[in-house]
Amino acid sequence: AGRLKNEQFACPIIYGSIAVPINPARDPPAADPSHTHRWTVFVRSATGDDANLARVVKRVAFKLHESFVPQQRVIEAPPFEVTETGWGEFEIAIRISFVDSQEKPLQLFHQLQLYPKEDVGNPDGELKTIVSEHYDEIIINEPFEEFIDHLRTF
Ligand code: SLL
Repeated sequence: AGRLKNEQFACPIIYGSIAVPINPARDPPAADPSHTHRWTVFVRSATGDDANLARVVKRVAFKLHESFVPQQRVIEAPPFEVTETGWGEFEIAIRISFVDSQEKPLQLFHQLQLYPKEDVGNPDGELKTIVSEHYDEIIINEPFEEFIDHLRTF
């Protein structure tokens, strides 16, 4: 089977992070007492169906700050996400590789956000859950015919 000329498929995704302040009275403690937040960085289907996303996405590699061991987290099945605890904000490199190995991996960058931007210095800000997410589309040009059945379901 060959490639479908002049065909293009868009798979909508959401990527980003959610960070929740750790409340020692309520939450499981962090491994390190200096850690102030429990956060998750994620890539998910914008249509809410990660099973469909997994038909196209082979793996998602999240490269964290070097203070995390291991620094590189490779997720091979949904949910494509990493949960950690920490104290600082940093840029996370997200590399999405595709089932079709001829498809060039998609490189995204996400700034992990733990604190609200607008009220720096406001102690209440340190108690807030912070969600930072972006919409994007995985564009597959001239996909293999055998991919079409999968992709049509998006
Ligand atoms: C900053 N440039 O200074 C950033 C670095 C690093 C965050 C933030 C985990 C630390 C650990 C952690 O939160 N690292 O597990 O030891 O704000």
